[in-house]
Amino acid sequence: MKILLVTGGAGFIGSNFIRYFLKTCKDVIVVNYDKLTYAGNLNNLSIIDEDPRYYFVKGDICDQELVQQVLNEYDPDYIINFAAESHVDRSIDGPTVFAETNVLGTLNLLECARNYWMKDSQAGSRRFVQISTDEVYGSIENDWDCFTENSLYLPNSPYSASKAGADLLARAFYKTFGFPAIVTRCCNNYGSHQHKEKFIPTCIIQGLKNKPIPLYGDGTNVREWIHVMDHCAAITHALFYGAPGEIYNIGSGEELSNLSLARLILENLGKGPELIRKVNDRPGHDKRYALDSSKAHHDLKWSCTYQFKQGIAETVQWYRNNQSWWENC
Ligand code: NAD
Ligand code: TDX
Repeated sequence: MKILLVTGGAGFIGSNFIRYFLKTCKDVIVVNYDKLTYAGNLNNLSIIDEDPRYYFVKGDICDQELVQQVLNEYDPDYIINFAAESHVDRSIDGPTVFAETNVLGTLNLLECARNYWMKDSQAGSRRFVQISTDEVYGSIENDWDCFTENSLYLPNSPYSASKAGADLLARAFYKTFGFPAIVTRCCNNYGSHQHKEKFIPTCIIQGLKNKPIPLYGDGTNVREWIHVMDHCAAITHALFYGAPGEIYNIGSGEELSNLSLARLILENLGKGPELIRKVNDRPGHDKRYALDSSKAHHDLKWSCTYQFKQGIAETVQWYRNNQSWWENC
């Protein structure tokens, strides 16, 4: 059995990933290391509580002693770092914790893993996957360009700046120490178990309650949306087929303005657009994100399988069926 240490596995993408991975890869044990911040919820994983291939440790990625202890105890072959402060609006209200967790926490994980894995100078087949975001590239102001892995880092929010810092540390550890870090940069995810602070759950929950949906600015900002399960598959491919030191963009090509998305969700709820309310824009609001994902298609032999409209319909249904989950998050 190989051992995979997942950090931030109680959050939206991490919990979807652990459930997906345990089902897909039968010869791997998963250790979930999570601080359980407001965004972490162990109920996301209740379905696998009894799985003998799953372990949970409550802890902070900034805690050097505990991370070292977990490495010694479980001896992981792979590490995937999902742990982060993830909400752009919160990073505008209070950037410090974003630098602490996203930059210093990632640095601590890299340093502990390097010391543990590279005692004898070779990391061998071990892999560290840093889960990053398209937001590190900044904003596209037109309708046609897209970011490749060689695009500049031009992050605009404290969140994206902190994620860019983590990416750069992963790169530096590869270049300087030969540490086997791989970086994946994904577009906006949607699916079950996403915290209600994010846009899609906000639209669904407000719609279900017949309450106003806050649309920032004029609603023309565009995001590329991927089903979280397609992202989980891409991460698995990056872990097993990705090359150390490489960056992989993970996108779906499904671009939509926020206004169109809010309308689509309301349609799924059988409601009209009257609930949409324009509100003050987000400071520094990125206009558009779009990724060129051809490297992941070619090198990782990965592509999306979910149809966007079907995926949104299923997501709306999941929130309909799981009111107690979102009422408590
Ligand atoms: P989330 O906020 O839902 O979950 C984050 C998880 O990390 C939570 O379980 C939380 O308890 C844990 N955590 C936070 N600080 C921690 C710390 N110091 N130590 C240990 N655990 C800690 O986030 P998400 O949307 O699932 O995003 C997961 C990762 O994917 C993040 O790194 C994010 O930057 C990246 N990402 C997200 C998206 C998206 O659309 N949601 C897109 C691209 C990349
Ligand atoms: O109430 C809202 N109204 C609104 O118009 C909210 C919460 C958001 N928005 C807009 C802002 C964005 O243009 O909707 C879009 C999506 O917003 P979020 O769900 O907050 O996502 P975003 O800011 O794009 O960042 C997300 O994708 C990239 C994740 O939160 C990040 O963790 C990930 O890196």
